[in-house]
Amino acid sequence: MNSLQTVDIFCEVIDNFGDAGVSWRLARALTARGLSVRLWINDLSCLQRLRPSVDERLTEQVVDGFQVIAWNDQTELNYQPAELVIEAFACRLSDAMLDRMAKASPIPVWINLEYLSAESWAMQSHGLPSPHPRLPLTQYFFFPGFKSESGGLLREDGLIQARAAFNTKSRSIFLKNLGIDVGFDSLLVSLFCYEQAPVHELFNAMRFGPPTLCLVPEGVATKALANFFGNDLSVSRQVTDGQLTIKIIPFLNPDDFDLLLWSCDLNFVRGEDSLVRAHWAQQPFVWQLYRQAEDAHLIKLAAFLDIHCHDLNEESAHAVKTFWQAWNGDVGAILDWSAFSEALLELPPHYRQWSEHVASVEELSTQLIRFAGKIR
Ligand code: TRH
Repeated sequence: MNSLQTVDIFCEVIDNFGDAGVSWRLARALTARGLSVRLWINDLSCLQRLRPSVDERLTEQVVDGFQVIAWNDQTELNYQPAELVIEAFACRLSDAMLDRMAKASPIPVWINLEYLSAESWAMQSHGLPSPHPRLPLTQYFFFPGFKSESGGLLREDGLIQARAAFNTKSRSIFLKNLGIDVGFDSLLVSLFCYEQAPVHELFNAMRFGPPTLCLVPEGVATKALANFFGNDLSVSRQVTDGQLTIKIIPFLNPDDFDLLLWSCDLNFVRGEDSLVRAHWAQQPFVWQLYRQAEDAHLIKLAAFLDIHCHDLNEESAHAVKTFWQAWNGDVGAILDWSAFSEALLELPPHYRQWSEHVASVEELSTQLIRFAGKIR
């Protein structure tokens, strides 16, 4: 049986950067594994923010070695399906496109790349088929995850080695290029969060904690930053209040964003893709989940904390859990920066081990290619 050669990834940007970020990363990974990839995306401007070389005016263009297609009614008119069709995050293909898939020979392998979750139902559903009610097509659920029963996480070949080679000198060069001057005893923090995070509360507490330099990419936490900077939230602005210094940095390209995470002592990340990148940074992180109706994100959070804090001593586990819960708006939890920053002193080895543990699960794009090949 011939191995798969062509892939279509469909991405519908709902909001934020994660849909585009994950789809772009998957497209890049499958291209690196020798497949010919087309990324169909309905919002080129979002991808353009991550990859400035993207030209929003073009219907078709090559970016990072794969084809990017503006997905709209016009471009899908003459759709000729690839051998593998991936719908990112349950985005929906039109009936006309599905009809074409059903008529193709051979019929494409059809995957729904799902959201990342540590919940057990996600792992139980990984790989399950879902037959189309009308057409001779079957879609398969593919769940990313942290355990070997899941589809794993996206991780570029050589990333772990590159991380290991990133030393104190590389860090200072990277930070210097960003105009960041960090005192030797300062805690370096990066902050990427949603607007509803209790940033104001965090900043207030940080004023009285250990000396902290908090780097905030442009466009993030704007309401809380306005309290310190007024209306001018331009890049490079910096303010000090008590023990806390806040600095606005540019929104970085994804590869530099990795270097930022590798450089900081603590990373606040959100959504899905930055969470995964924080894993490979091997540094302590705090995760804010994308808020869901009826607080479903808190259930997802609890599932992650269960596996993530499993090996921590009781005190550290309590500090981490409470802080993360409060950061995610769990009403019962208190955002205790003092306890958390104290626990942070013990946490770096835990995060290295956790990262190694998750990296021992086979990488997502490799698993996906094998899974699709078996179905075929
Ligand atoms: O932007 P997000 O909040 O995206 C979210 C999630 O994916 C969520 O699950 C989904 O439902 C929702 O979108 C619609 O967070 P995420 O997933 O971390 O994506 C952010 C991307 O932006 C990620 O690829 C990292 C990248 N990034 C940079 O490249 N440079 C930067 O400076 C920053 C701050 C982020």
